[in-house]
Amino acid sequence: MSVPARRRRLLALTLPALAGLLAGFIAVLTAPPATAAAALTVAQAISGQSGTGTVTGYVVGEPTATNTVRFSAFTGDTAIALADSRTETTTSRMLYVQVTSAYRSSFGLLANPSLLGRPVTVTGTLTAYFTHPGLKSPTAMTLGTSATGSPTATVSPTASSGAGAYYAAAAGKSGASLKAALHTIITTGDTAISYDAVWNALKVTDQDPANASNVILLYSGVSRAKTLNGGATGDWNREHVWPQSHGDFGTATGPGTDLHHLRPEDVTVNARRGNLDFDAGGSAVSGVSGNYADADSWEPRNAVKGDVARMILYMAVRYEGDDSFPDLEANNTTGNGARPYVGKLSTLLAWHTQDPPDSFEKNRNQVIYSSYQRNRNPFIDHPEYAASIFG
Ligand SMILES: [Ca+2]
Ligand SMILES: [Ca+2]
Repeated sequence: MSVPARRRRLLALTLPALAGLLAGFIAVLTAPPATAAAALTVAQAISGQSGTGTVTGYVVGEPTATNTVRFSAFTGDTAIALADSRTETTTSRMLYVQVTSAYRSSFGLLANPSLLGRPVTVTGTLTAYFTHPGLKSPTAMTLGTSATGSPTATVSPTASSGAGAYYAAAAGKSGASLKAALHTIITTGDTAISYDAVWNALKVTDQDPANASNVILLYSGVSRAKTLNGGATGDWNREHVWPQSHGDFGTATGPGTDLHHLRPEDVTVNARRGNLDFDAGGSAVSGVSGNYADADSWEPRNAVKGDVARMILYMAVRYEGDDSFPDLEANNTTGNGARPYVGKLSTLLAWHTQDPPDSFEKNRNQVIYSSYQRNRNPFIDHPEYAASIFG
């Protein structure tokens, strides 16, 4: 189709002008900030330990010695470990960053445990720290991936990640409308991990605060080496507190891999608990002090009664049948078998009150949120929600 001559002349005049404008816009949009150099990866910073450099990596823990990094229960604000993977647990793939006084209130892990799993960009001297590849004397630290030259330009890490903002849409609600609001909150922007990835995740979420080489087993409370994960007698494995068979969701990515109800447990104890519902009473279970069982229910030790209750309540709110999995619910029955229910709700609510969230459980919730699933267990953050929805 031919273009009239008049319009051809107009196009000839305007097209180059438009192209010039567009090029200008693109140049503005893509130009790097004047102060930013290309940031190094953590692997590059580890292999190039000289001069000054800017590095971007995920905060994975608090280094305390050459080969020791705390992944939870942080003890100070003076050092952080960065890695290229936010789930890194191998110290040789980490860069140890000195956090000097100007940056401690914003970048210390004791003050800001929610930094875990978040990207940080830091400029400073690439040199050994704790006799380990490091970065010292920082001149700029920022949350995110772009550097600035001034410590005063740092972003407060708590401003955008506070639990208050997370639950804003639940404010003022109760009962079924609170449950619906929480379901939306904890399923919006969340991510799921594979069943295989659960092994390493549990080594972080359930690390013994007193021994970074061990995990704490849920029902027994025993501290056992992380390296003993497996299926043999004496190993620990992945206990589904909400049994897989109650709804038959298996270990496909979803409820079967949801860290909020997965815990390390001794292989034999895990098998003994099987798919029992929860309720008080029964006979003492041998080898697991404080736990009781009968034909259709299991009573965990006192220190984790509330943990168990909050895990079940989380699952009931998280899984509502609007995805490819069944609608999981807590009910007042024991012996639920394969039905998508876990009881006994009245006992679980009593345990929830009797054993409120402690620092281990709160830290675990935070680590799952910041490092793995991007969602939280509302009943750990807001214990009062339980009675409003299930009472
Ligand atoms: Ca507890
Ligand atoms: Ca449900």
